[in-house]
Amino acid sequence: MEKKISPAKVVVLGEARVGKTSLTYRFSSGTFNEHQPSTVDATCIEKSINVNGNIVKLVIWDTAGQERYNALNQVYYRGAEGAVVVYDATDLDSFKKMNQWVTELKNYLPAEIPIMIAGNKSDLYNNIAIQQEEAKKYAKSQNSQFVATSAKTGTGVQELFTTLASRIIQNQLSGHSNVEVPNKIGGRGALKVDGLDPFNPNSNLKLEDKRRKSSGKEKKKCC
Ligand SMILES: Nc1nc2c(ncn2[C@@H]2O[C@H](COP(=O)(O)OP(=O)(O)O)[C@@H](O)[C@H]2O)c(=O)[nH]1
Ligand SMILES: [Mg+2]
Repeated sequence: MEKKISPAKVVVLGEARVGKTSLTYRFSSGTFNEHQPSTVDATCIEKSINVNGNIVKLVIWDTAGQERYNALNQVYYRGAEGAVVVYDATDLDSFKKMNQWVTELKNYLPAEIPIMIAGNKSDLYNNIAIQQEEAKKYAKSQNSQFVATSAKTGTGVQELFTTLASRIIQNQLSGHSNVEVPNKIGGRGALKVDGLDPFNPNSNLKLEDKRRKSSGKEKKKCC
């Protein structure tokens, strides 16, 4: 019989332009936008996924471009039960900088939170700058798992999120899920910190980001 697993927050991290938003869109809607504009608003999308009869709703947080200014704060990470760290397989610098994101993640989240490493843009096979073996070795050293992805073709995207969901489910079933998460069920207000709502990525903007966002454009609603 299928079991209902609690909704799980997943954070997506990595350097700007590696394809975080494109991967999230590919997973949620099955589409790719070649001319993906730079992300200006934080978003989160919800997608339920069935892993071996267990259904888990992933609430996937995508940055508002704060990664450019190292301006992600604790609210972005708070309560996350899984993380995807993305690098661009054609960009060595984005691979090297991934370690900073993994280190930051580990500062904010308990050690048992599963981390997936996505080597994105694998469709650009003529320009690959990091061999998969190297990425796998790095992932293993971080107790993480590597998946080569392409938001453009869809390669690896389902595997990426299914593997993550499966590890989240294992954690929940064994009682190792992130301790703050159960509070969110029917009690979002309970997690408000300093006036910031951890279930609204747009509240994650530091003051300087808010000032920068002067266009008055409507923010996308969070789940
Ligand atoms: N060829 C290719 N381009 C991609 C892929 N994923 C993203 N892009 C492109 O890379 C750019 C940055 O993507 P975006 O999702 O905005 O990156 P983000 O800043 O990490 O959210 C956009 O022009 C995308 O169309 C991919 O898998 N393959
Ligand atoms: Mg983005």
